[in-house]
Amino acid sequence: MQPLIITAALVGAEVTKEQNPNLPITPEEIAQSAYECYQKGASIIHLHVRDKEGKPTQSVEIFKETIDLIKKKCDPIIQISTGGAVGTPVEERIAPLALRPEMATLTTGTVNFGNDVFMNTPQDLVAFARAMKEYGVKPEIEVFEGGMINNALTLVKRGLLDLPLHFDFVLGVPGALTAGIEELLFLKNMLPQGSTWTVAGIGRHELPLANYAILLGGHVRVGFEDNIYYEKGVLAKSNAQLVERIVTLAKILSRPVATVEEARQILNLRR
Ligand code: KMH
Ligand code: ZN
Repeated sequence: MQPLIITAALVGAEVTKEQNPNLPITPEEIAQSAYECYQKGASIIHLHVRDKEGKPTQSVEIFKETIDLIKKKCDPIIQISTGGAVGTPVEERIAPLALRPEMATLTTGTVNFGNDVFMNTPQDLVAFARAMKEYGVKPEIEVFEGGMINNALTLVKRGLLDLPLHFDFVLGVPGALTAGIEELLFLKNMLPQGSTWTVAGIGRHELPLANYAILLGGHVRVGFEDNIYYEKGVLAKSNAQLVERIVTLAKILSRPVATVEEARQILNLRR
């Protein structure tokens, strides 16, 4: 099995300091959290940023400032979110791709998202895929529902995305696909040969899905974007604490954890 790639999703767009006071918000806090996660074994940093009021933003300036601060401390794979927050205009979501991060997310379809709708029209998908090709950014296909895999493969047929693709199954979002092992196997079995995949379980689903992924040869994403608890009723102290637990699990289950360079090789990232 490939060494395990751990992604740390540090911030997200929805979680607040009120929900978990340990949530990093400022560029400095986010960079420190990224460094701690990297030290524990995370090789990808999935990045959202916030403005001065703590609100989600796709500001290229704030992304740049945050990435520069991270890179002063360490060199993980930076994966910018193009999902942003529900309702962020597509042009704003696309803008940070100009920073040419190694990776960025691409959600290949529209999905109910709690009481909102996370819109990704067919035209939006083309715009994101074209921009990623233009800037040489490797997409991570965010899959909230099964049809999103078909949509990604349609983009491959149209020459807008290249195989092999890397997918992230985001399971357990209220309004979207549930987070059981049957759902995970269904999605995994839909992927073309040579694909890589990771799993992001929302809330209490984070830990069981991580276990399945470690055993099935997938990869794992954890962090406050997906889950703010360490265990039932106990808030996590840091993103690094959640990463550290995955490293421990991988050790127990005899799966080596990827270094950043190994992760780059697995994901065919050219530097
Ligand atoms: N905040 C969600 C609406 C991504 O990062 O690409 C979208 C999201 C996915 O977080
Ligand atoms: Zn995200």
